Amino acid sequence: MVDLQALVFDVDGTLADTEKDGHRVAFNRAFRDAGLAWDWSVSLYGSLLKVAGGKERIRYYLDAFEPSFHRPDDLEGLIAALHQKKTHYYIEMLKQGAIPLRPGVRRLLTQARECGLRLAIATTTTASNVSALLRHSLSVDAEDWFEVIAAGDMVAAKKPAPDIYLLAMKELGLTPENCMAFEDSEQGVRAVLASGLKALVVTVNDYTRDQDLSGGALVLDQLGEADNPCRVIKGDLQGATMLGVPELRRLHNRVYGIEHSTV
Ligand code: XBP
Ligand code: MG
Repeated sequence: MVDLQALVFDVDGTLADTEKDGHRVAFNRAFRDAGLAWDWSVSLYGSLLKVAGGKERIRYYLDAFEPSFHRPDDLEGLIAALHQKKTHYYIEMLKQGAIPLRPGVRRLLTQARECGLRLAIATTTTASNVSALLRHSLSVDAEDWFEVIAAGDMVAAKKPAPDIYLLAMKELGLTPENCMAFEDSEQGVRAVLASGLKALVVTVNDYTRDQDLSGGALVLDQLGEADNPCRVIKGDLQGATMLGVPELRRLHNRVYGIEHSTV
């Protein structure tokens, strides 16, 4: 049956703006600690973001920007150690409450729980980063809000491969028709659509607003709050100024061609 039962959220860029002032800064600290003169500027990091996954991103940076870097025999080990240090610094930042949720995220998650919608995460980032963000930026018990947290190396192929969404849906025991996804980037949009999930909400950010996000059924600048209305970039919110569960149900019905919404 085609009914909406679960919401599946990306993390970085979607739940919170983590990249520019979070992950990027933590990468640079790890490089400095290791005595490496690598510095990922805000604009360079924008181009590195086309590769999902921190370890994969470091490898891509070496190939594309540091051709003369002397590669040790155990390059994998070096990358893993840098990434571990980076994760440490990133989690320290989260513990200090340095990275707030985006507008409307807490409101929508709270309302979804009250309405009996199931919640899941499908992200490329490391699982411990998700735990720390949820705990320190949402609520101490927020990990329990999510039935499934599919993250990082739990799958071999990261976004834009569909694997992390397929894993999340498998663990939920649901088909794509029962789910709605939330993303911020082209890589994420491609992963969602390749998984067969069609009901997709995209909230853009500074790094992603010029990407091809046309696969989203609804594209917004953010989810909106009562005092901070959202702007519709693609789709129709029928005059609503923030995205709530009734709007999600209407969108889901529209995506699946169900004309007579009971909502
Ligand atoms: C997030 C990522 C991640 C983070 C860093 O993409 O690509 O790599 O930038 O996290 P998405 P790690 O939002 O599409 O999941 O360093 O833990 O990989
Ligand atoms: Mg993202």
